[in-house]
Amino acid sequence: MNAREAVRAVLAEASSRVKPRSAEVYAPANIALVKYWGKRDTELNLPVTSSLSLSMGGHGTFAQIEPASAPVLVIDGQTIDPASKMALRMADYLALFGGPFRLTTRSTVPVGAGLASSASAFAAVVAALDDLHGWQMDMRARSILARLGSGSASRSVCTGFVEWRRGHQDDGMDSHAIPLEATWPSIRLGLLKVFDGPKPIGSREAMLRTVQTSPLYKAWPGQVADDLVVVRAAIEAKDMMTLGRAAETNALAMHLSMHAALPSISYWLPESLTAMERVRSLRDEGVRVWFTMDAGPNLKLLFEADSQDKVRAAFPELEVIAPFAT
Ligand code: 2P0
Repeated sequence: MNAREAVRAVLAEASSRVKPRSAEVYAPANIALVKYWGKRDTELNLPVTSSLSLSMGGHGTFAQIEPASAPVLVIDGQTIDPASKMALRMADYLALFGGPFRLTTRSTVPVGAGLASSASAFAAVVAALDDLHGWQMDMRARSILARLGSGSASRSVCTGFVEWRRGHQDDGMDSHAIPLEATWPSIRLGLLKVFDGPKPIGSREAMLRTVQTSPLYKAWPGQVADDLVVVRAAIEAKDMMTLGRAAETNALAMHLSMHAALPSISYWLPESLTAMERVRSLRDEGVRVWFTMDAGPNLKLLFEADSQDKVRAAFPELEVIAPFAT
């Protein structure tokens, strides 16, 4: 099955009544505690493993969509060059749904926090298409369609803790997000920017190269399976130390699997290593804080509200997010 057939399969049962334009809809960004790294199908973005994330609450993307005579992409008030990689990728994705469309997005992710916004963007676009056409899709359908835009977007259709089940079918109809019931009001995410320049390599290409060439990738599916069990239980028990250790180990294992790829891939900068060391020394001082990292040099810190003053004292530039704040 290709992406176009996947879209048709999901929409087969939806009715459609196109409005002149969608309402402005929203999807949150997310940070994976157990990472998605590696695909078994690159067109459908079907992952090798399941993954588990924490939604960033009020930090994400608003999107609004309307039919147009040619594809137009406006991000945070700026019209994007239609020949740019970003505009072409979005136009290709929207072509799966007919189109062309004029898509307007605005982001509430802290500027320069070094966070990729493709997850919240594609999830918001699916919500906007749903609103425009009156499809009234359920969460599973929205997650499958968002996944076709970007794997991690499959998790941005839900809030709170979210598991993206890898599924087993070739058509991906069982590969979608499921929200966990547990909430954890005192948990905090700290965004620690060490650099916000361009990446040495995009995550799409980095994932592929890791799967194809890294001898350490063989250990990754087993690591994820173990970490998922530990992280699910830690969330249920609100056990910060167990959650923090597992998330940090999982991120390090992902990065080390890329380091062993050929040619080697590293998103770490000297400043990233300094920050990791600072987190470890804070723990030695008794502060309960852990880090995770994605396809970039910045750190995301995990801690609880009662550690916030000490974590902030060590990292004054930290942007703190309360994922369960109402
Ligand atoms: C994640 N990342 O679980 C992992 C951890 C980065 C590191 O998902 O090719 O933009 O669009 O499916 O979702 C980033 O990869 O990749 C990502 P595609 P995506 O959050």
